[in-house]
Amino acid sequence: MAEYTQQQLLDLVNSSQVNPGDERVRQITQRIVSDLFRAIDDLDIKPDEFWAGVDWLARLGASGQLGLITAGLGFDRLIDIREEEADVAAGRAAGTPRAIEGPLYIAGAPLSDGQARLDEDPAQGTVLVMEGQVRDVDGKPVAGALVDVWHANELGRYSHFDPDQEDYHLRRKIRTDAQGRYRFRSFIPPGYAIPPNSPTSELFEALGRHGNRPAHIHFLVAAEGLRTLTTQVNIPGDTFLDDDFAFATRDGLVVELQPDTPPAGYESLGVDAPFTRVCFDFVLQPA
Ligand code: MBD
Ligand code: FE
Repeated sequence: MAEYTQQQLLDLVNSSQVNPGDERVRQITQRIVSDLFRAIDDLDIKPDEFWAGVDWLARLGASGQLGLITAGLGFDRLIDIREEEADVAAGRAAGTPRAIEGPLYIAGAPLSDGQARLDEDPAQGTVLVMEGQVRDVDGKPVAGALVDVWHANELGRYSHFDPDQEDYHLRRKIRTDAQGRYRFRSFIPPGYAIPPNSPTSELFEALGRHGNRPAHIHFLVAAEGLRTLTTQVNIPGDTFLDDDFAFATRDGLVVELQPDTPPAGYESLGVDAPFTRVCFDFVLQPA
C-alpha cells in the first residue's frame, strides 16, 4: 500500500507512464491537472462541490452545449486574439477582422451561384439584402469564392439546433461571380440567448451573468489559395453590442443599414417593396 501527500500524488499522476504516449498531450494534461489540484487546495473545494462540478460537466457534454461554454468563458475569442497576434508578429497583412465561428455552424448548406434567398414567404421581420465583394489583400476580386452564411430565425434560434426548423433553414453557400460579388436576401435576425433550463444557463445564473448575444449574421468565406475567413457582422443599435456573452463583436464588423427601394433585377430575390440594404466586402488573407 502506498500513502501519499498531495504533492506526491500529483507527481505520481503526472509522471506515471508505461508507453511514450504523446508528449504534447502529456504536457498539457499535466499542466491542467496541476492547476486543478492547486485550485482544490487553495479554494478548499469540498467533496460535494467537486462532484457537483463533475456532474455538471457530464450533463454539459450530454447536452451538446460545450461550445456555448467555451464561447461564454472567452476561449473562442482568446484563440482569435492569439491568431491575430501571430499575424502581427509575422508581419502578415490583415484582412477583414475575424470573429468566432460559435457552436452553431453546420457544413453542407445548399450552394447557389452569385446570389441566394435564405428566407421564404411569408417574409419575417425587415427584408434584408446584403451584398458585396470578396477580395484578396491586394484588392483583387476573388471569383468563385464560397460565402457560407448562416443566421438565427425570428425567434433567435438556429436550424439543426431547433426541432421547429427544416434542415439548412437560413443557411446557404453562395459562389461569388466573375467580379467576386455575392448577394443574398433574408431578414434582419434578432439576437440570440442561451437556452433556459440547460447546463449553460445553470452556470450563467450561478455566475450572475446574462447569456445574450446581439443580432448578428455568420460567415465562413473560403477560396483557393486564400486563408478561410470566419467572421460575423453585427446589426447596429443592439443593446448587447458591447455586452455580448460570447465576447465576439468587433468594431469593424458593425454594418450600416441602408433603407432602399428595389432596383430592377431584384424580382429574382422576391424583393418588390422597400427593404434594407447592407453592403459589406470580405478581404481574405493569403493562405
Ligand atoms: C451564437 O449564435 C453564437 O454566434 C455564438 C458565438 C455562441 C452562441 C450562439
Ligand atoms: Fe450566432
